[in-house]
Amino acid sequence: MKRRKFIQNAALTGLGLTVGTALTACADDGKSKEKAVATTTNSDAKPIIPMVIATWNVPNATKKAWDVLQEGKSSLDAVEQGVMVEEADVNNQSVGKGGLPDRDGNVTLDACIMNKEGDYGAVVCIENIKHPISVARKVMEDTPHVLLAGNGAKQFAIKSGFKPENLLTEASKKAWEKWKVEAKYKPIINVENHDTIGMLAIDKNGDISGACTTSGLSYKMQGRVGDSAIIGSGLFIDNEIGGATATGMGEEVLKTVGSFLIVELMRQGKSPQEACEEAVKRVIKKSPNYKDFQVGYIAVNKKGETGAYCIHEWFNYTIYQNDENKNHKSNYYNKTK
Ligand code: SD4
Repeated sequence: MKRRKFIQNAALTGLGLTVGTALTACADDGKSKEKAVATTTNSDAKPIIPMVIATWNVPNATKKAWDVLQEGKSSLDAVEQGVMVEEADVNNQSVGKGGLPDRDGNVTLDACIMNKEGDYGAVVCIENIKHPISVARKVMEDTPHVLLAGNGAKQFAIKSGFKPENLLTEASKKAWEKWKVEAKYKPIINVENHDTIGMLAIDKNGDISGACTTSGLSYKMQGRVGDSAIIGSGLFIDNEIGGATATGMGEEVLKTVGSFLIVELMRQGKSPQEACEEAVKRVIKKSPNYKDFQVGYIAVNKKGETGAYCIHEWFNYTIYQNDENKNHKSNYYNKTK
């Protein structure tokens, strides 16, 4: 089967994305859209920092990152420790321990981290290691490389002191076994509990870092790697400009190098909100079947102004800023039902 056709079928048959969040968890107060726009009008104001923004409803993760920033630590420490909260949470079936497996039952994880210098570290398709984000940081800091894959990444992690463990929880195993029997569930967009976590933070010095970690597309082909750990796609930071990170159908984000695009658009003067909207429109333009998958972006600029945009309703994100930890509903493109 041709690759494009496979991806399309993957979305349609539910090989698919666990792109979603509990609707009830979302701050759907009818003001969210205005909020998203309002955050872009701060251009003359003082930077609102420190701050943290993350994909989905992850208040514990943003709180952890915020607490790290309050201790005066770097944005790099903040994003690493922030996303670790979700990696360790077995109820999040899209990240770390408890992540849904590939179609052969293996939990394989992708993660990357980027610092204010523009250094980057990543692991893809790593198994049995609960905190791939910390392995990614070690790749960045302790090796001459930026990306380790599969068994090489796992062996590096073990040598670096990480303990291998089984990441397939009973709940995820059950879901996989059910999927195998039904083998035809319909495309599900945004119905699962929260998702791939991408996090951006600005510390008290005004320096930006980012992290992104995921178990990827559920029931994917063995060896499949998405956007989340690929520089410029799932995450990009330029400390002069800002940062961006993605969630959703990785194949589409990769095709348009979405996070790098957003940072470049901000460099050219767009607000984070405008840049996210443009990046989503770019995906839509390239993929006539955009109604079958979700892509969502969040972004922040040097001033702490934020933006978020997605294809379909129900993508949301969490901001910890001005001493407030709050979930926001993202504005979205596809208003037709
Ligand atoms: C991927 N972007 O592997 C990730 C998955 C994701 O909701 O965000 N899932 O394609």
